[in-house]
This record gives sequence, C-alpha cells and structure tokens, in this order.
Amino acid sequence: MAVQLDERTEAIYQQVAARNPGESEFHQAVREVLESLGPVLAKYPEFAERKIIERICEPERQIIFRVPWQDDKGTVQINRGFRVQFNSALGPYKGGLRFHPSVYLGIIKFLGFEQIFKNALTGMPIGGGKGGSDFDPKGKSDSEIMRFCQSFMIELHHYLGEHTDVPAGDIGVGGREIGYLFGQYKRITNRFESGVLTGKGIGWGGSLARTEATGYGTVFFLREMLKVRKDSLEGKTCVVSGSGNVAIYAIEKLHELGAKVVACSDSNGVIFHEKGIDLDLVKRLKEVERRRIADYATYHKDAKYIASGNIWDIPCQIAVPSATQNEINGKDAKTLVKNGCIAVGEGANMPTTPEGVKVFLDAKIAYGPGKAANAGGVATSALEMQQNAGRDSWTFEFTEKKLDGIMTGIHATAYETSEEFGAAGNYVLGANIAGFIKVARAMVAHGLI
Ligand code: NDP
Ligand code: 2IT
Repeated sequence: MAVQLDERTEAIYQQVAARNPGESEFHQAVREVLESLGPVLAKYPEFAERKIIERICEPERQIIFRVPWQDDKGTVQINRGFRVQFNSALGPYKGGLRFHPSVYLGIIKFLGFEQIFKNALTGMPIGGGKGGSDFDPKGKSDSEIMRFCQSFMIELHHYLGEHTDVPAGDIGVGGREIGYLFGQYKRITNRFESGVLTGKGIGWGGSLARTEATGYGTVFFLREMLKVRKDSLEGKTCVVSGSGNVAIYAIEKLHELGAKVVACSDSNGVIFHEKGIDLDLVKRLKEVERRRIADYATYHKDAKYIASGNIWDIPCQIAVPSATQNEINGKDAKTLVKNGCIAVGEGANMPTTPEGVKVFLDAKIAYGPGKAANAGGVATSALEMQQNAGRDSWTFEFTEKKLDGIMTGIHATAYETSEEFGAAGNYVLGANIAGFIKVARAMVAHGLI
C-alpha cells in the first residue's frame, strides 16, 4: 500500500526505523515526508550532500523526566514527562504539550517532526518541538491538575526560555494548564517572561484569537481549497470529529461561513444532530463543565448519541478530523468519498492513515493535510510571542485578520509548490516540499551543526 520511495530516501527511512524502534507514529510521519522529497533531492543536490534529511530526522535534543505528584488522597503518583527539541533552524523550538495516557516518545517525536515543517510553512520565525506526558487529566480535580503541572514545570523549566523553547497547549492542555505552568515557571525563575509559553490568558500576556486560531485557521484553509475549485463552504454539510479546542472553533467558523455541522464526538461516542450542532451547548459541556458529549442528547431530544460510533459513517460533504492521530483509516476514507465528501481539512495532527491519504489523493478531493491546514494555532502562538516582545496587545479583529492572511498564504505556498513539482492540488506534496526547503536552506546556511 505504501508509496514506493526511491533508493536514497528508502535507505534513509530504513535507518530512521531501525534507530527508533517501536515508534510507529514517528516512522509514519517520517515516511510521509520522505515520499514527497525524491524530486527535491534531485533538484537540490546540496541537500543530499549535506545529509539534511538525515539531520532533520534526528532531534537536536530529547528530554525525558520523572514527574512525581500527589493525588487528593495523598497517594504518590509517577508520570513520565517529555520534551523533544527537534529543530531550531528557523527559531526557538515551538510546539505544544500533550497530556494523554497514550503519550510515549514515539507520539511526541511524530508531533515534533511534523511541527518543524508546519512552523516553517507559517513564515514565522519558529523552530519545531513537542512535549507532554502520559498523565491522564480525565477525572482529576483542579488541585490535582495544578500539582501535576507544577511538578512537570519544576523539571521542564531548565530547558525553556523565550529564545530557547516555547511550549503551548495540545490535547489535554488548555488555558487552565498553561496558567499553572506559567505561574510555576515565574515562581522558579523569578522572571515574568511572557514569551516562554503561549496560549496564556487574556490579561497576562495571552493573545486574543489564540483559543480560536487552530479551528478557524483550518476552516480558512478549507475555504481556500474550495475557492480553487470555484466552490465555497456555503450550504455544505460538515462532520467535525472531537469536541475539544480545535473542534469547537472549527464548528464556530464553519457555521459563520454558512456551512452546517451535523456531528461531533469525543472518545466515548458521536453526536448526530441533523438540524445543526448547538455550539453554545458544546462549549458549556466541554469548556465549562468538562462533561461527556453524550450529555448533549439530554438537552436536545432530536439529537442522536451513538455510543462508540464511527463518525465517518455519517454522510457529509466536508470532513474536519479534529480529535487525534490515525482516526480516519482506509475504510473510513472510502466511506467518506462514497458518501460524497469533496473536502477534508485536518484540524488534528496526522488524523488520516497512509491508506486513507491515498484514498483521498486518488479520488482527487480537496485534501488539506494537518501540517498545512492546522498551522493557524501555532502561527497565532507566534503572533502572541510578537505581541509579548513588543509589550503590545492587539484586537481580536486585527489578530484574526493576520491569521486569515497567514492561512491564505500557506494555502498559496502549498498549492504553488504542488504545481511546480508537477502535482497541482496535491497539498501533501506541496506542504512537505515547501516546509522542507525552507528549513533545509537555513540548515545549509548554518553549517554542520
Ligand atoms: P482537546 O484536548 O481540546 O480535545 C481533544 C478532542 O479529541 C476531545 O474531544 C477528545 O475526546 C478527542 N480525543 C483525543 N484523543 C482521542 C483518542 N485517542 N480517541 C478518540 N478521541 C480522542 O485537544 P485539541 O482540540 O487541542 O487537539 C485536537 C487535535 O488537534 C490533536 O491532534 C492536536 O494535536 C491537534 N492540534 C491542536 C492544536 C491546538 O492549538 N490546540 C494546534 C494544531 C493541532 P476525549 O475528551 O474523550 O478524550
Ligand atoms: O500541533 C500544534 O501545532 C499545536 N499543538 C500548537 C503549538 C503551538 O505552539 O501553538
């Protein structure tokens, strides 16, 4: 099923797989990028000579640490913390922190690797990194979350800094966690260093529109892909998986642009509401009360809750996977295409398996891969850093306009690059090549480091 690599890139892939045993998500992310790079090495032999790909696949630094904390009963708990500082060719390491029980080094490395190219595509001065923990925030009290974040930061702070490494949120890490992490960093270092974390609260260095940015940005990217096809979001039926930060603001912008979202989900099940998802209710359940999406059906009798359902079985014209990696497999992709799906905008990171990606590309639907489509989150983090550096704070409208411009620019770059390399409209190829070339040029300029 996998696309054939040429001899040179196949050898690199085999070496990466052998050096990083058992890290299947990392292998998958590397392979997908390598599949795009054959023609780049042919065009730029200096990248091969200087072993740029081999160097990009090896993180600059990987930190793994113990996170001991006490739960509300006084029982000692031990988790594992990670920060993978992947590439700093374009700026300080930048990328989120994920708190989820599935986290292990392979997940953090896949996310950090993708982040390098995503961040390059934004055009902002940020390198790539990612971190997190196998800590499970579900069912934890607020004090437990705080104690965990404080313990996590006691170790992590050694490696951070506004010019060194700047984390933000990801799955399981939102405004509340960033608050506790920032408070502890400030206390340990005795510095109010705004630029050390992004996703901060409004009023203490956060940027307006950062909360909305990933979801909004994904929808802007979808709008641009449809524009190329002389189409729009107006009147389209959409399905958005997840019901977290990215999903909520993707739904909000889809509704604003005239589309109708009929389904969303969490890891327990799916809500189908034909007349359109009631977003205020989702926000209350998820952002305020931290409840399960199943409860949605108790407020809307005409909505259906499908426990352990597969959201991709619900017919839609636009799919916006916004939960987690590998949530759309080859079969799901076929179902989507068969049911009339014309566009996919990935709010999540690597939500489609390689088999699924092939189905979308073969069907020639508008397929926006995560590292391009969801780059609005990190791009707005970079805008937050910019405001912090200038001790400034911009209006929502101004920041959203900048985000829109950045997403339109990423789309144009990915599209034009796909054309240049003979595969017009293949955004996987366009995003991988454009992101890679930018990083590779900087690495060549910096010498052998
Ligand atoms: P949240 O924690 O806010 O929400 C995650 C949502 O996805 C929840 O509804 C969650 O359900 C569901 N989910 C998570 N893991 C799984 C799983 N293993 N199986 C099924 N459902 C799952 O995270 P975000 O919205 O921030 O992140 C969602 C995706 O977007 C991730 O892939 C992330 O990497 C990506 N992303 C996030 C950015 C950001 O700025 N936050 C930026 C760019 C990409 P449940 O509550 O039941 O676990
Ligand atoms: O995957 C991502 O791009 C994020 N989780 C956001 C990273 C950031 O630094 O804002």
